[in-house]
Amino acid sequence: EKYNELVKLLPRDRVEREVPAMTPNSEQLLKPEINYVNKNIQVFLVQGPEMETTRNQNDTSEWIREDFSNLPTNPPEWPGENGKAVVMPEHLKEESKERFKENQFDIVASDIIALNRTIPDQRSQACKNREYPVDLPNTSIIIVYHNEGNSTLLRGLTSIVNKSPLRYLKEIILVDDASVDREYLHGPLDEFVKTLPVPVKIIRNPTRIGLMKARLKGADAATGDTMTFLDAHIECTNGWLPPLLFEIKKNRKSVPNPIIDVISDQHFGYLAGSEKTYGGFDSKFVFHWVPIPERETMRRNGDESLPLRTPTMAGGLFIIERKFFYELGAYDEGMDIWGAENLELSFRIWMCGGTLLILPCSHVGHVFRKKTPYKFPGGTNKVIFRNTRRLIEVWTDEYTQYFFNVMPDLLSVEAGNLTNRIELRNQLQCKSFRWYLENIYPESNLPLFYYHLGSVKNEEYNFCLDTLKRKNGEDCGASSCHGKGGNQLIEYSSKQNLLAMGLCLDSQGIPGVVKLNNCKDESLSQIWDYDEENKFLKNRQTGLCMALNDLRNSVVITTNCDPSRKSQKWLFSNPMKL
Ligand code: UD2
Ligand code: MN
Repeated sequence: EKYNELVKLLPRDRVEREVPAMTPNSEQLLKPEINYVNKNIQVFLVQGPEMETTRNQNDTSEWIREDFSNLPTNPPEWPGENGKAVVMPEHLKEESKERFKENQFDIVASDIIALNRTIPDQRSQACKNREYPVDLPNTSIIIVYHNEGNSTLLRGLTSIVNKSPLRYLKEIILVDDASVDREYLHGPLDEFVKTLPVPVKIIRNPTRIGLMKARLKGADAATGDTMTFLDAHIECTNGWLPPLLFEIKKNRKSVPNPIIDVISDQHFGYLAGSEKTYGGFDSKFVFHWVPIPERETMRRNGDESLPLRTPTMAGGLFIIERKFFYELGAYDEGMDIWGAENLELSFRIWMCGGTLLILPCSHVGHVFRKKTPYKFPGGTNKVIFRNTRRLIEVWTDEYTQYFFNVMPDLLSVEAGNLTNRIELRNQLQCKSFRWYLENIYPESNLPLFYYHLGSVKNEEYNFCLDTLKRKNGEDCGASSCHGKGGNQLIEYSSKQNLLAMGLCLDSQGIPGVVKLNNCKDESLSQIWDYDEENKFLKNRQTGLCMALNDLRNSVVITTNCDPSRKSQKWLFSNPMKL
């Protein structure tokens, strides 16, 4: 009951799988390309080997559907069975609260759940029906961890061996990144892995090197055809592995990810991840789940069980052909501890000839935590800024300055030596960042063709658009230009939105005031055309021009366009040449 209550509070698509309603109409399907974002960008519908899901006629090899009906089950009333939330027994409540900070998830809840608990099959019917060739590449599972709870790790390992056809598991490699020797962590693990029907190697780092370098160590020890990277707090579900391996068999340069389901940090209840989102990122290089755009739905002919071409990956759970990983430059060894490596690898995959996919037929649960339980040596920001700066300087071409404008703090950290990574990019003859934005992530909010990032100045009065620290739903302001960015930093995006601190300038009323509102796709009142000749910012919905109203109450309005009115003439400090 408690679980059902909690579930009601969650976003709907997390719990209920909707049957795809989208069937593109014939007219759309006949068009070889669709227009997207604006008339200058054309996104081509790409058909690739990843679209094939059934056996071709000449293929005589054996294909099968894996059967999970014989897996042993536990009494359904055991805590957490069937992916249910743990209802904490009274006598453990205090301990559970007390120890939450050890892992930033409830280790006591984890401890009372069976290692082989049952998780309901997360796959759609289309996925359950699918067959895969028996002859798939094998894999080395690589898990790195620093001070991770024991039972969670053991449950992850148990799910791997129970839910994967053993013939594909070459080995499991555990890289202990200098965990503090807690008695419950090391002892049982060594004993436990001996019971697994798969060879297990444990590598123990004498000093902490962070997740990227730890994964590199694991990769160096791997011998499988492919490598499967997983976090230390996961549970694999029925049928998770073959769809991933199949993509690599079809195309060795594919990097498939499962859908990442949610294991609650509070009670270990298991919730389906969304099949309607994939990976994006924002101008601060923060990873986000973003809605799958229509062009990708159309490319898949509305079949939501087909692989998704995702712009970025979350980073924790993916599979890659072992040799391809090295050809592509593995990980950047100059990156420390945590952060930005997932985006760096995402760009590298797409820009240098690979394909990054999410496989809706493959589901793996992950405990998402709200904070990291561990410390970042030297300070969280410093570590993440450094990683991010390395990524920016190697991969973003003419956008480098843009990112430094958005995140001036990055300039306060050293990036370290980048020669090898730049050389790698040249040697692999990777495509440009602009190519990536236009072809792989045209929905991003990064400026493409109508680029400006800086101040928007009313020349006559030397006043600049300014949020004046106002929030969503409040009036946009203006104040004396100071040229220091901050609240006067305005982005004129590819969608012709004017953005200040992530909010869109929105024309309300005729004539009316300009508000700061959340950006909405297709909202014409948030689209502004720049008239070079008259220096007007003309609202697409009303056709009215933005004007300074009164210097004292610093409100910006829209009013009838009039070339003689100086209050309507706006200049960009930093326009991009097209
Ligand atoms: C997400 C990714 C993670 C990584 C990270 C960005 C998912 C589900 N997870 O982080 O894989 O891409 O974003 O860098 O997409 N660890 C070490 N040594 C350290 C720090 C961490 O071994 O110094 C381990 C840690 O124990 C865990 C893994 O690295 O097994 C990932 O760390 P996390 O789970 O704290 O990060 P998460 O899931 O927020
Ligand atoms: Mn994690």
